[in-house]
Formats: sequence, structure tokens, C-alpha cells
Amino acid sequence: MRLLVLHGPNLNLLGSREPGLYGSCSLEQINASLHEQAARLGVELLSFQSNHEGALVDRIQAARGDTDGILINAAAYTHTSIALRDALLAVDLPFVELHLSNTHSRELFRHHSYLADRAVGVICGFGSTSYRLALDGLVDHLRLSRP
Ligand code: CA2
Repeated sequence: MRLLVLHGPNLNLLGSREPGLYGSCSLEQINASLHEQAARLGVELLSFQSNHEGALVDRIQAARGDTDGILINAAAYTHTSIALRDALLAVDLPFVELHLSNTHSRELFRHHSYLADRAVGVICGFGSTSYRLALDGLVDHLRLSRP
């Protein structure tokens, strides 16, 4: 099983600013721990971060055919991007939306997601643990849906 984790804009800054909101782990640490978890689960994991909407769309399109599912923290694009929604629907891959912070306890504009209604599930508010929960959830979902 091959999975892809996508990180949206500004998440490359994790660990360096706003630790009260987003935690003190860097993106490299989050990726490293996710890759260890993936190895324990016996799945292959690829990761990609971009600050650019089109680059994320390109990466989603490239996943078609060789990827079984996607974990996505689309960051601010969650709340703005019809293009990311369309790309995820076009490749027709199961995906889990996740966030470090609880977007529902923050500003109103963060309460809406262009992705959530088509996601297998949504996880938010657990800091870097959100990534771990999302990976467990997606792998379980895929194993149960394709025995
Ligand atoms: O809580 C999350 O994971 C978010 O996806 C983070 C986004 C925000 O726009 C979403 O509403 C919720 C913001 C990512 C910004 O990342 C930073 C990391 C370190 C320092 C500054 C920003």
C-alpha cells in the first residue's frame, strides 16, 4: 500500500513560530515520525509540502494510478481552494483531512472546509498527533474496504 501525505502553505515553518498554536515539532520531525509509523504498519509513505496551490494540484494529479490514499493538511487552502477539492475528486483517491489545531474553535472562516464533505474522515486539534491518528485511520479504512 502506498500513501501520500500533503502539507499546505506555511507548514514548512512549523516548530519555528507560533508553537502555542501549532506545537514545537518541525515538519521534518512530523514526517520522520510518520515514516516510522508507516514502516511499522507495513505501508509506503511519500510526503510533499508546497506553499503553492498549483504545485499541490500537480502532486495530487501525479498520485493517480500509483497511490492508494492521501493524508492532507491543506492549511489555509482548506478554507479557500476549489482547485484542491476538484483535484482530489478527479483522482478519486480516498483521503483524510487533518489539522494540527481545532479549526472549529478558531475564527469562523476556518470552520468551513472545501474538502471535508468528501473526505473519509477529518481529524483536528491534536497537534502533531493529528497526523498519527490520520495515518492509522486511513490505513484501517483502506484495509477494511479492500480485504
Ligand atoms: O491547524 C492546522 O493544521 C491548519 O491547517 C494550519 C493552517 C491554518 O490556516 C488552518 O486553518 C489550520 C496554518 C498553517 C500555518 O503554519 C504555520 C506554522 C508555523 C508558524 C506559522 C504558521
